[in-house]
Amino acid sequence: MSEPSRILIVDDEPHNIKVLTDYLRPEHKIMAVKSGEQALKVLKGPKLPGLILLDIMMPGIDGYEVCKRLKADPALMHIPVIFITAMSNCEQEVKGFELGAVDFITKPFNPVVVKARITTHLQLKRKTDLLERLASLDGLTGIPNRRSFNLTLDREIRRAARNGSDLSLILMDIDYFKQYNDRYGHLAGDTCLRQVAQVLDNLVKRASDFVARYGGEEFALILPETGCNEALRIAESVHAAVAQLKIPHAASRVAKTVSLSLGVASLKPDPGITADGMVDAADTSFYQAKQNGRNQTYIAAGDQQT
Ligand code: GH3
Ligand code: MG
Ligand code: MG
Repeated sequence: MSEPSRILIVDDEPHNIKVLTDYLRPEHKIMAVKSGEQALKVLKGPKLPGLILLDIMMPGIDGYEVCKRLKADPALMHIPVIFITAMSNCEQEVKGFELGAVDFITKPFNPVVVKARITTHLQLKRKTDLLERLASLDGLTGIPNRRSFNLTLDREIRRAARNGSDLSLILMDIDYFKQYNDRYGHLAGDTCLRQVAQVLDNLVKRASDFVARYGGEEFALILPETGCNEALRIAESVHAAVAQLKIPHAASRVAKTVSLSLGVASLKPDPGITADGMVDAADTSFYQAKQNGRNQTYIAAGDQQT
């Protein structure tokens, strides 16, 4: 059984709140408020509802306005809203859907039907969330994929420019991995990729640090609020942690065990920086690390602090 969902009921009529609450408990946790203002206050708090039943006509901020503000807020826009209202002409209903509601129920309502519709929308939301999660993760290693990497790097570049903070990116690539596959087989190659991903995932400790599988045997670390010295320290801990795995690689020309080459791009806040520019810089560094002999980190001279 899944956790009971938290449902926020917003209605200025206490009788409606009581009838709905009686029907929806105990399967759902109910939070009820009597105005749009109170609803917005609850939505600023830590306990967000999984679904909102929203009356339209209320004194003060009406239901349409609550919905509009909710859908404009990235932290709240994903919460499904069902309008439940005595206003029942087509135009009002259409307006509700245009504002982003998932359903529209007219009063007087039948609580059994309301409950059935809530169940449907909660199931749909769960499936959508699961799909979104799956679409953001790499199937082989379970860490975020290239798609999430792109979204995260864009977001972090904007944040760094806004806050005037440093941002570092490390691109890394397993050395002689083609030879690893040739020697130990593709399945062993897959296991190796999973182990390396796991080590990287364990290494990133701050919530804002982000690790992804960038491509075949390439991984990426996005390190917000991190200058080049700290990025180089993290790069060193990546080399150490991967060496610690002690995965034999007899076909490698640079080490006896699996190793990585790392390229660091560390940029000072600058509104002109783009995600492509940052990836290019890290890519150039990582190519240089390969040129210099592999199993090492390279950072462009311009990025280095003295
Ligand atoms: P370098 O040291 O220059 O990086 O050499 P390399 O052999 O690692 O680089 P190359 O790009 O020639 O080969 C990458 C190899 O990674 C080839 C490809 O078969 C392998 N690879 C990519 N994705 C996967 C995967 O999902 N599983 C396995 N087992 N191998 C993969
Ligand atoms: Mg490669
Ligand atoms: Mg490689």
